[in-house]
Amino acid sequence: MELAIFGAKPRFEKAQPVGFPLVESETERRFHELVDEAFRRNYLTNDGPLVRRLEDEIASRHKCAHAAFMANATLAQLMLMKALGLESGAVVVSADTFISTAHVCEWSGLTPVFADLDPDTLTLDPEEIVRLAGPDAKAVIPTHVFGVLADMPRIMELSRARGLQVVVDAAHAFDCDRDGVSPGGFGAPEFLSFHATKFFSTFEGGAVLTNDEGLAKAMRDLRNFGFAGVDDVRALGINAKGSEISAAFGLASLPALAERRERLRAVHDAYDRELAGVPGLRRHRLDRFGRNNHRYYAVFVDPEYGAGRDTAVWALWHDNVLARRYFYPGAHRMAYYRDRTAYRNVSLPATDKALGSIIALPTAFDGIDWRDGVRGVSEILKTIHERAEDAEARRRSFSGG
Ligand code: T4K
Repeated sequence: MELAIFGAKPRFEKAQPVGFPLVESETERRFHELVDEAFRRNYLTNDGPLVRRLEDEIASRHKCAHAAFMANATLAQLMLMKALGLESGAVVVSADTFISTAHVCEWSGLTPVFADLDPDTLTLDPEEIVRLAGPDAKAVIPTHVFGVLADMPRIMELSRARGLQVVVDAAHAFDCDRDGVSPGGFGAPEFLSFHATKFFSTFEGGAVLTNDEGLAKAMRDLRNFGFAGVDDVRALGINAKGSEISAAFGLASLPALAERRERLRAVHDAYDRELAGVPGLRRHRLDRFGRNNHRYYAVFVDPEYGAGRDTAVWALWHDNVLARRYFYPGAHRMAYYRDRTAYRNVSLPATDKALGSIIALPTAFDGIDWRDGVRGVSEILKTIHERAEDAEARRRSFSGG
């Protein structure tokens, strides 16, 4: 094949994003039925029956006593910080995460202290707690990147020994586990994201998983402005409710999840087979420590590949593969943090190495069979390797240097 960067027609006619929403025709049909039901009931939001049903389903799937459905994961985290009284001091937080994880700390009046990662999981290296938790540290926030659960037993042990609270960003980890333990089961509250691009979606949405009944009640009050009952406001809440329409989409998706996961796993296996012989493309293994939902597929670009990571991504985009570098450059290198004196000397070598070489590839495809999608993306990656020197030269000529 010829690459689009050398003037060929793009390999894919339609753009293929990493975040392509997963919606089966049966899911769509069930969704419309549930929406009709909500309209007939004329109950559209504020802790409705569909929200309650969804909460029960999510809790039981994660073997957790409580799930509180929220407008999104960002507000779920914000309300968790409020419920736990985390309002000042420092928080040890993974730098390899979506920016919201760090931003919510700032919104809560806390100072994020960015931690390095464990290269096997891309999640917070627990020993960073020992290095970074100073006298003003109040909490630790690991993120289960790509649904690979962080080393929670060790994180809990080190945090408890230092009197630190733990809040977990489990945005990617719906239906994932570590050694059989699901998010919410390690003794710390965790929050999931149900954004449109996630394995399980409610358009926008999220949930807090906890075995603590008091905390679950606090989350339900906080998402509803702090109302503890009629005309009775006891906390500084916000509007973080999820609607019946969002819950309907979630409920409609549930029966499809087992098959969805199997399909995504097949996509993974197919990528593994296709890319096995390509020098310098190293697979990020997602199921080494437990179950994964396989929503993401990522590879690291090592020097033997020939072309640099950014050249590979640049070439993929020309062929209509909208590959991503999640979560490049890391929260610590985003201008909002990087440009402040307190963050000037932050050095996280493992994070920089991983985020300087990672590529997340599409795992679902728009308008084509997934087998053709995987084959097409793999062909592009193989060709970039074969024509690495030319690809690099082409990119230099495009960028004028
Ligand atoms: N923690 C972690 C670890 C997270 O990953 C996230 C969210 C959060 C916390 C916060 O959760 P929420 O508060 O959102 O519940 C997207 C999402 O906006 C964000 O929710 C998500 N992480 C993040 C990983 O991905 P971008 O900036 O990559 O989105 P965007 O607009 O570039 O979309 C990705 C691709 O998907 C595009 O090529 C377009 C395509 N797309 C997107 C949507 C929404 C579609 O084809 N259809 C769609 O409906 O952040």
